[in-house]
Amino acid sequence: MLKIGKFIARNATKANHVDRQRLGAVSRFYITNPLEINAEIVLGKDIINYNSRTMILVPRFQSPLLLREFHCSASRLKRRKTAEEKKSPRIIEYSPKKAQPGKSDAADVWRHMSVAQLAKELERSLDDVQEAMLYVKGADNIEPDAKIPDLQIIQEIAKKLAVKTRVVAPPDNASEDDQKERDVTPRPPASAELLKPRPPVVTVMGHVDHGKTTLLDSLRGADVAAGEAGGITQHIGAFTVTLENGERVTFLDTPGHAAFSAMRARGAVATDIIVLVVAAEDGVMAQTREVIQLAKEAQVPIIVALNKIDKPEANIEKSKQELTQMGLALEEHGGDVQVIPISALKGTNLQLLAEAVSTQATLMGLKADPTGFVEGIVVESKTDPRRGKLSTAIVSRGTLRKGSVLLSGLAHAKVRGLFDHNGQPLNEAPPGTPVEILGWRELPLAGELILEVETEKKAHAVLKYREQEAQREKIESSSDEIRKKEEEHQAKYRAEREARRLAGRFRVRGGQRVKQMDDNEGKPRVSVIIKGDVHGSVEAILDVLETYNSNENCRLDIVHYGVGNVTEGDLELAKAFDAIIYAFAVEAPQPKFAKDVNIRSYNIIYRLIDDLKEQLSNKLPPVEVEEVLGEANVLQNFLINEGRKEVPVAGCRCTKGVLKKAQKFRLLRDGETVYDGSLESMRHLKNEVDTIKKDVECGLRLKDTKVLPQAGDILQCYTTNTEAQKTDWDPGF
Ligand SMILES: Nc1nc2c(ncn2[C@@H]2O[C@H](COP(=O)(O)OP(=O)(O)OP(=O)(O)O)[C@@H](O)[C@H]2O)c(=O)[nH]1
Ligand SMILES: [Mg+2]
Repeated sequence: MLKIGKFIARNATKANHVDRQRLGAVSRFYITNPLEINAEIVLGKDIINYNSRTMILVPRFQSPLLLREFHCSASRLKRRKTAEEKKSPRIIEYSPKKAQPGKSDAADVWRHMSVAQLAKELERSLDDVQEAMLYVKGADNIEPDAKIPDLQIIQEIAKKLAVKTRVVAPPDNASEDDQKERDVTPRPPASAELLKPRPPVVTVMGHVDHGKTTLLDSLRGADVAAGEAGGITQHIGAFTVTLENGERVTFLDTPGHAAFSAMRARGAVATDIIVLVVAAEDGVMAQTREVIQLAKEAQVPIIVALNKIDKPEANIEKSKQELTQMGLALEEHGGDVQVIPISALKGTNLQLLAEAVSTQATLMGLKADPTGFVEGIVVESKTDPRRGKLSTAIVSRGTLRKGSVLLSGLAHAKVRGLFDHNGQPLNEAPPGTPVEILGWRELPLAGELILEVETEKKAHAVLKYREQEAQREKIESSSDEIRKKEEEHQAKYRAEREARRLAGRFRVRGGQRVKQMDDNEGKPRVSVIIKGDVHGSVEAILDVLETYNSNENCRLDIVHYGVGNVTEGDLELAKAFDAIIYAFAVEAPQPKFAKDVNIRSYNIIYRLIDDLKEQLSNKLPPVEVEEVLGEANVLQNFLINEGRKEVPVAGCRCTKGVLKKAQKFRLLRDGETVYDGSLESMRHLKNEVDTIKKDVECGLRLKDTKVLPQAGDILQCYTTNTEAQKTDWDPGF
């Protein structure tokens, strides 16, 4: 392409039917062919009007030239990039706004500024501003603290005072003050005259199968234990029982299985009294110890129910001894822990236990303030496909009614319905009552505090604030993590660099660069999605998965988890990540809707974990397992002639099992392996044989003739089998 530049441009202006002025700004022409100009005319604003293919006669060539293109883009005026600049990536730079020398004469204004703030910004007296406001429509409240929500009104006031305005964001300190007000916290303790007696909250805890649920069933005439999947409790249950003396007691039933430690911990925190159920036949077990520890930490009094005394193997004295050893000061030894031998199944001594509970409650003088904003604690939460998000909570202060606006962590609710443990609607829930709350917009987390606020607007503001705080904390913690990772990476890099330097400057030429392998590449992996019926069970499963410690053999990835039925989104996720969906006590879609997705439904936690272990094991490569078939002692070594060569033969006697010629042999000398390989020949007397039994003598020739067996060596015959590997993960139950 020939560049003619300004010369042609000048000439072009002489073209008879092109207006001289219009072409005045032409700066560059490109000519591909003397008769055909591929012209790029820059900055010829007017020339835009010319269509391409306009004919211009350029005197130099004295022939009509075809102007193919008028290009008027300003970009053509740009300075050419240097080769250097072309190489560097394109960086878009925005020219900074003009710096403002000092304060501009315009006053800063913002929406919702107060009259006093406006006066300050306008640099006028408050009186002046208030006077100006009298002439502005809509500016009715002239109190210094009154906020003006309308920007137009603010600008109008400024105009009346002849000050230019500039709209800016509200200053930070104002919003900070606002933010402090945005969170809600429990109220300070109520004054004594407001306090009214309330039912005690009693949590029944103990080792798995020691009879907690049966005890509560007997106390309230229900039959929950019989209907439980796998015979174990997997939820925390809350209900009120009216004792024979007419007193009401709120009971929490907790699971005893090892996997549910978080539920037990929550139970211990939310309660006034712990009834520790110990089966007299078993005595103190792992979870009994855990409960004693939890009670100590939460400083909650314990009453021991020594259960199953109807059983012949029950040993009350031994159990009591073990309890004393655990540090419990039993009443009979002058302490304050009552031990009541009962039989939950037969109903023996239940009255005594109930009395012990009421006495303890009376001693504690449990009272609460039933007025004002509600406070409570979430015991459990779940998503019901028909009723939506639900939580079981215990009210600790105030009286909960329909229509209240509640906040719990990052969830909020406008209470649409209140139900007792039997699903009967309640009008109100005073302190100490367990209640099912309907109307949550988000699912509250079990164990979280519930606080009532005046309006939904307030709830939204608090939520926004809490979300921001959560986000900030997340960023802070993740930045720590990033820094740590970076340091680790740097350390690794430095070590590698050092190693490279020590090894000298050696680089494989021509070969492809090996892409750096991801640490986990090539490793087997099991991805899972967990869906559970309630928050507590999902949490329990996650807690168990947390103990997984065999990532170097097979990675376990939790792609997603949540409360509720298996949804379409879960299926999509499972497909995308090739994940297994574990549905714990929730509905899974029919197989025809869940094609290609592995959904595994369970309602007993240990079965689910067993299945997961199997899935993990299936992913592990098979391992070679050695089996020793027999052993022989080398009695002497002699050389025989084989063609022209002399080869060593070990004269042996089989001492254990059998020797098989086709299998592998290992020669051991003083415990060390001298040879590991196959046999060339196996002879008994003069005959070549395939097997040698115990106590039979034989002559064995090894494949490697350089190895010389010696008297006293041991020859081991072994075989290797491939066996499926089992994951070494032990969740502890
Ligand atoms: N003989 C006898 N058996 C009992 C007694 N109490 C409970 N059982 C039996 O013990 C088994 C376990 O009882 P549960 O009430 O389910 O035990 P649990 O402590 O609630 O168990 P988890 O909730 O799984 O920790 C059941 O088969 C009961 O019938 C008792 O007093 N005597
Ligand atoms: Mg139970």
